[in-house]
Amino acid sequence: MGLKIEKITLRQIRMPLVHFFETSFGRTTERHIILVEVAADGISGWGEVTAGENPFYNEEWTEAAWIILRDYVAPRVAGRKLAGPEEVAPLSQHIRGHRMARGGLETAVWDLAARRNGVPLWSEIGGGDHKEIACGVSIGIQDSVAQLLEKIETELAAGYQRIKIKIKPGWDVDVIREVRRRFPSIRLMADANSAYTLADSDRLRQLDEFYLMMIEQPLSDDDIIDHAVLQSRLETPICLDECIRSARHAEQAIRLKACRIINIKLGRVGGFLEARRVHDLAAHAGIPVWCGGMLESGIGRAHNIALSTLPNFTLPGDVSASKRYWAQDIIDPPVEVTPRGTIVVSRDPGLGYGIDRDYIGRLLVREETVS
Ligand code: OSB
Ligand code: MG
Repeated sequence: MGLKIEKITLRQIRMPLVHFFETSFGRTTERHIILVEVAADGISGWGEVTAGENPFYNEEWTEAAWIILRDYVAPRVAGRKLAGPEEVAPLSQHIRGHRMARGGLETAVWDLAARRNGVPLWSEIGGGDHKEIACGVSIGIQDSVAQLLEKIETELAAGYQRIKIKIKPGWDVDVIREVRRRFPSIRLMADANSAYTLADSDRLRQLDEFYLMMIEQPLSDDDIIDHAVLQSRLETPICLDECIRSARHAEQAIRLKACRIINIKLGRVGGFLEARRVHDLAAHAGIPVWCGGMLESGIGRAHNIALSTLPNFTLPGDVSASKRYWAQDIIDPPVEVTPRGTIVVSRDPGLGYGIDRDYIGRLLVREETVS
């Protein structure tokens, strides 16, 4: 049963966050999100571009993603008859980088295929090992340590299974010491978003005393080799995020012992096909993975939930409740987290949540169709 892609609609929406989110590369107060709707046989599939508002996490950002999708990716897919969703990623493989833009369309076609087959997205991608996924939270850099401690308290009370805090030079060892003093036994980790260099090895080694689950992406976004050197100097496992843009990078990082854990983000690797490859390769090497987040709307969040049902997602991810980000989400119902810190995976066809078209319409900044 083939899929004839009749129409691809790009929509950019503006969504203010309920609380700013600060990382080592800057503060975000409002998201500019591109949604991709693909239509075939009267059915729609939805995807989300996870690029940020500025090219600071990686080289992608909303404006560039719009042009890449409209002028390079969508024209390759619109009007085409596909045997299945795994044919989408190869259609844009000639484009260097821009994996988040490409992934926005790729994930939409997986959703479309799942709906057309009347199965949940997790089933379409070959997942379903976890019926309930373990949730952690990522807490940004705060204005004070007291505020951070209060946030951690709130998230633990909500049931979240692990706490990740963002660090950067000047907001690291002393802050984590305070957190550990107050919460000696929680599952805790730190994410540096590439804020350090190998010259900071001694400082990073001081973190070993806090028995963190892992330190995420301490060094440059494109430097697997220095991470291997750093890992040999640390007891704390390194988890790579920015460095892993493909299964090939995962293979190289594992071979060089640059990390002991991998954070998989759908957008960063360009969609489900490549995410599954990274997952399988890590599983084969005995490297656990977890699902990272990019402050997604409910659509990207639902895709992350489906991805997290694959068997080697054995650590709590950064996939948390809609209400931590949005006063109102664009899916209905919103993503909710149980008091035991899990998300119960929807069994509905496709991404498993209703799409609130009216609300998307009210958030709309621009819209274009490629057919
Ligand atoms: O490094 O994981 C990251 C948000 C934006 C950019 C990069 C990252 C993050 C997060 C947020 O940590 C995770 C989330 O809650 O969506
Ligand atoms: Mg990260």
